[in-house]
Amino acid sequence: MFGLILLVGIPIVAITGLVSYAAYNPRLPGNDTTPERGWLGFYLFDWPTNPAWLYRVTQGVHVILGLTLVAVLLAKLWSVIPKLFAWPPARSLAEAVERASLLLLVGGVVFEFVTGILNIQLFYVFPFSFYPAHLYGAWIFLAAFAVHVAFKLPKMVRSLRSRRLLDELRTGLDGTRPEPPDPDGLVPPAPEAPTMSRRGLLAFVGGASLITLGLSVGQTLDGPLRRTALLAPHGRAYGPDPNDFQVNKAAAAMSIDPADTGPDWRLELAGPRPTYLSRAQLLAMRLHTYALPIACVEGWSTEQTWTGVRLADLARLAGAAPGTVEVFVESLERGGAFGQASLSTGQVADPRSLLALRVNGADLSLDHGYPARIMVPNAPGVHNTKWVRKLSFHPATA
Ligand SMILES: Nc1nc2c(c(=O)[nH]1)N[C@H]1C(S)=C(S)[C@@H](COP(=O)(O)O)O[C@H]1N2
Ligand SMILES: [Mo]
Repeated sequence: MFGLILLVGIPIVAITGLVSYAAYNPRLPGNDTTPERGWLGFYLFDWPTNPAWLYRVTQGVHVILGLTLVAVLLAKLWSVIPKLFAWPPARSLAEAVERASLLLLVGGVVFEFVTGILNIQLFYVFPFSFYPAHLYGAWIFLAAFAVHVAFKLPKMVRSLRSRRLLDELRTGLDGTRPEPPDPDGLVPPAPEAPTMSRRGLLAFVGGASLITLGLSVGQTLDGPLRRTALLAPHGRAYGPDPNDFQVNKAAAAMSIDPADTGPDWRLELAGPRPTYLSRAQLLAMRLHTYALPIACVEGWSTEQTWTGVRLADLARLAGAAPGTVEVFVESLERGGAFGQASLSTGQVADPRSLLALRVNGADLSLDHGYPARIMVPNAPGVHNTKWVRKLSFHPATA
């Protein structure tokens, strides 16, 4: 049962994870700096701006489903723990291959879950960069997963056929009997009397999964349900102020010097016609308002109403034709991985893509990116750069 649940759930987590990689537009300059990624940098398509909520859904599923599967994964590993101590480790070549793949399978899945959970808890204790490690780890794990499924699928089907779920759900502790001896040696030769029924185990693990789901999903659904997200690391309720919604990295945490965001701040537009604009000049341009979500790679998301200047209008002002140019965005942060991102031609050209100046009718707060921030429909949150300093429009990179 646990294998079956993981067989359905893990591919969904894996696919939404690889979709998230594509959503970063890894082809564009600076977006994926993983060294020598070669064919591991594989992805299928350029990330669209429509529908605006798509990344919210795919990344919400990736994180929340991953968390929900933790209990199932632990139970599955527990159920095969005698295998860890099997001696000799392999009796045939086929078994040696299978067991080597298990090392990558179990090591891979533990690595992916541990790094993923540490990341969404903002607990960067590992001595490597999350993004390439989680991606490389995923490919190693997926290869081992494919081998494991090929070896074990027939056995899973046989095991599921050997019992009727309804009968098991009717059987309490009194009627619970040990498994018959199996060729894999997972069943103890002289089992103790059972202390838990099979339905009890299913209820225990299923209950743990549902509790994790229930205490996490509110951070993705947002609105009043955010209050239920007890496991979310970012706090659950924000006040009535227009700027009171989740902040990922506060200005102080990113060493933004408030002096840099004051009246002397200028937006630099690089392109065929370099231009500098003050915030007052930007506010005097044609402003547009759209409800757009911030959907963080960490799984939380929130929709707010943003007002600002179209990126397409800024491109034209810099002498570039929207539809033919990408933009490289730089923030007041110096160095670091967060303060910059490349946006694709489609993202620049979408009329809802804004350099936002206001949110929910108020000026942006410093923590939400004052004086100006990027808001692009369906982009991963990390590409909605705050405290923008410079936009460089350049012809599309092939
Ligand atoms: N310059 C800069 N922009 C940034 C970040 C950052 O650390 N520095 N964090 C990004 C991430 S990861 C997310 S999810 C969003 C969050 O926006 P918010 O803090 O306004 O909610 O901002 C993005 N923009
Ligand atoms: Mo994020």
